[in-house]
Amino acid sequence: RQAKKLSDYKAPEFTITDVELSFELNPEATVLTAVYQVASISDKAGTLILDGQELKLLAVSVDGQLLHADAYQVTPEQLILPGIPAKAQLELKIELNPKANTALEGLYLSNGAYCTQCEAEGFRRISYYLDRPDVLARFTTHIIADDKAYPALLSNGNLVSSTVLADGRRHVTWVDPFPKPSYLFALVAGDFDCLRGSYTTSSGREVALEFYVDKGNKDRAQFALESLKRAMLWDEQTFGLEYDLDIYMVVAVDFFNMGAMENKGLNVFNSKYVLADQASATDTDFFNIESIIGHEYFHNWTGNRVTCRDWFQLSLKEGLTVFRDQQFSADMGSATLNRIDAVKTIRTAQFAEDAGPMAHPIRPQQVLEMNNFYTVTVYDKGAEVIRMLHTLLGQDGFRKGMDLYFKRYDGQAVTCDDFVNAMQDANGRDLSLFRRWYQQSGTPELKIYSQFDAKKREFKLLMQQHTPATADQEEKQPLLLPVRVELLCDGISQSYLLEMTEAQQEFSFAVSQKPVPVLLADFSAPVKLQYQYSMDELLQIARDAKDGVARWDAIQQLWQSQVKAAIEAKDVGTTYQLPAALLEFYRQLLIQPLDDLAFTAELLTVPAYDMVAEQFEEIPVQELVWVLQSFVQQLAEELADQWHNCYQSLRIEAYQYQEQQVAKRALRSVCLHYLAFIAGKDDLLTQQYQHSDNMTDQLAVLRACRSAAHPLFASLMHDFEQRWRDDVLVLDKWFNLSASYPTSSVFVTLEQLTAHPQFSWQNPNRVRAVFGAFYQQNPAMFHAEDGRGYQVLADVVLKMDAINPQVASRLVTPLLSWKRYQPVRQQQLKAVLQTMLSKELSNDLYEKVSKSLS
Ligand code: DPP
Ligand code: ZN
Repeated sequence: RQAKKLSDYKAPEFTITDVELSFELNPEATVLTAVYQVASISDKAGTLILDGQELKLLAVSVDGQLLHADAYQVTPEQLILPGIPAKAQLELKIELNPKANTALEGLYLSNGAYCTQCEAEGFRRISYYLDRPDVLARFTTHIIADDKAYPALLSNGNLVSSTVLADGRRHVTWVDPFPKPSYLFALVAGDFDCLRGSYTTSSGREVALEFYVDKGNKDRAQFALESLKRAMLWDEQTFGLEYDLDIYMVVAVDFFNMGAMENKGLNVFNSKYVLADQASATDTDFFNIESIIGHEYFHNWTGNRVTCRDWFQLSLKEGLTVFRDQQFSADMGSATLNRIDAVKTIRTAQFAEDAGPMAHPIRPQQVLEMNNFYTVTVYDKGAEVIRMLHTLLGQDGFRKGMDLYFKRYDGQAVTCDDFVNAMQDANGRDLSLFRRWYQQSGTPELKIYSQFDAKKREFKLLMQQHTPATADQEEKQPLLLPVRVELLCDGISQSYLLEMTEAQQEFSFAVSQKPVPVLLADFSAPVKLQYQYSMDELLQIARDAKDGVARWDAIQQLWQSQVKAAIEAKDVGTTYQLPAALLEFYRQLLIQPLDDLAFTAELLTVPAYDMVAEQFEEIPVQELVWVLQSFVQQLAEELADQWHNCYQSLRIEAYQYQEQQVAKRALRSVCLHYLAFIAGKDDLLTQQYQHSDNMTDQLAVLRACRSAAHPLFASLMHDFEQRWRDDVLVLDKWFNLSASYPTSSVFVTLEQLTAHPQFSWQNPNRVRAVFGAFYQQNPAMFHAEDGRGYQVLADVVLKMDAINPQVASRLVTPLLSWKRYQPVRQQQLKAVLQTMLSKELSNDLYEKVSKSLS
């Protein structure tokens, strides 16, 4: 199998300027007629090589002449056409079988509706094409289908005609005036309810907004519609970017590999990120909907108007668009909490990816299967890199860079270097050192030492950076690190932005007395920080730092050190006591919560398993699970009255998704979580489950009971299943909780879940709800001593590879990092991976499994 390399990039020899597609829809035999205007870049005749996979080619014509089968060559991946004139019209007739398409790439059926997914290389499963993002064409799409069964026939751009044919079928025509790469093509046909709205842009143009959802779900799309309007306004106000078509459509489908897709004018969404109301969705669901609606909308400029030259540049659009959606969410709610969430993602999944066999820079250098590179590195570390530019250039400087980027590159397919050039030129600043972030993988370790000279009244920070080798790259160079620092002195905080450019550097500050340094405030660079803090210093930072992220981080560091101490203590057979100062800090926080209740809730939460695990080179799984559980138990018991009183003090109001209410519910949920670990709280738990008017509070009960392995869990879960069994989106929460129950009974449960009438191996949401939850939220059982958890997941991965390789390839991730565990687990993991590699695998799975074993 042949990997592609960034260094082999060549501009295409031919391009396609205009595309006219006519689909006659049929579940098992859709006929597509595709007409392309082809042009040679060098104005010379030559061989045209088109990409295509699993296509049934019925006919080929060039300039109106039907070709004989011996005039071209078809391979499993290509259509090769020799002797194509410098300018030509190519016509293809192709038959497709959407019903058989379980990979959910190309044209497929979701609950009887037709839909498409083309990013990254799915268009080649619809037609032979120059399926690469640097070929931009104007698309016209005709859809012909039965009018009764498929009243909604949608594609990109504007609807220009719609007529009923003599045979009762409807023929619609859509024209997209903006040239686009094939990955942004979309088609949808189905019978939906449509929620309509409109938005008037800053220059006064009216845009029709249309949300297509399953029948009966219109009310549940209201929040998504409002979110879209907020996103449209925000992008005008923040970046001066206006929407450019007369219509913006969103379709919610149940069968979808990703979260959502930014097709021009016609977003296709996983229904989980569109549909919500207070009875069925949690505060987190509402939050995610707003952020993903925003993300896909923001792609219209960062992704669609300016797109990627090649797929190695994916972070050009994804890192930037994640950064934009993060800023949007921060402006819609709490900047600190949003930042904390982003930091968690980096410190768990991204650091783990950098430490594992799939390590890659945010601009990968080599790819076998592009779908494998829609990663936390490209997306979230990519967003951190953009954020560092924002930090270094300041808000205005960043905006100047964005303006120049659009001025230069609108309508083009460009590179990450082009983006940095725009930032550099707009600000008159040399960013050559900064560019290393694009080519270097791995997590830099930043060691800091301090010195205080009382006589000279000088405080010094000695900083060293070092990036350990990664699986893909031995040699590492120093990076440009923006390091935000606060010096705390007598309750006064002074802020600095240091720019570290070398492996080792020293910074001095004039001070009156010895300060406590708050380092890497706002997590100003995606690095691992090491500094020897005392517990008192950390508690002082948690109380007094200006930056909320640093305050939260101080508590995180405190817990990390407690976990390490407890694991060592357990070796000598003692029961570990949490320090009195930490308990006292928590007691005070509960007696008098901060004004920001959501932030209080964050501080009161013991870090999750994956946060702590990432700090260990060799992860002591069972010890960690045990220690974290015992910490929660100890906090619950020591502060039992305070949890109870705090819980009771938070008055309940009729549900609204609104910041203060969300915060209050978050703090109540944290209290409830601890209370579930104490005997005698059954009434309180049952009460909240039965009487709350919203899913957030109900689910909080189930989660608390799950984590505490509470006797109430079984009966409440039974009730939940009865209530929601006909609503799969909600039932996914039940699947998720069932699969994350932390005792060995879960292995029988997993078998029962896959036999549930609502479970389907064809639906990625179901498979992820069960098995994603199992490995992400049930570390004790996934890493069960006898290796059963690994075997279960490996079997699922192999089964899924035949159905949907993208889903299989995501699920295999936790098995790949076998080097991070103790020898017995290493053997168990290696054994399942080796068995896997001995089978016939998709490219997706092969790339990951083979890398992990090499
Ligand atoms: N739809 C995915 C995203 O928006 C891929 N572009 O990130
Ligand atoms: Zn995106």
